[in-house]
Amino acid sequence: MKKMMALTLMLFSFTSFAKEINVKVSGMVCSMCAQGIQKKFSAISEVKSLDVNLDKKIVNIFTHDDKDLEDATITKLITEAGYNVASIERK
Ligand SMILES: [Cu+2]
Repeated sequence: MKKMMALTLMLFSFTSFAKEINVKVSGMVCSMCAQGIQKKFSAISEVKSLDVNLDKKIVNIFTHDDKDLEDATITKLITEAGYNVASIERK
């Protein structure tokens, strides 16, 4: 019962957040880097689309309307792709 409650609260908090997440990533230098990150995030069902700005070193993640990605998930995916997260911002 307690577990159920925690899950409900978690789902509820996911729905109340924005749909655009701006992630500052260090270590990205070329379009291959961008592609690697694209590939990682395209496998995630919550992700609708992704923009990588190499000049600004920013990855813009757009999620499906009522979805959100946890910071921990984003950090994990970026790290797995071989880069580092400098900051995560939501709009
Ligand atoms: Cu590269």
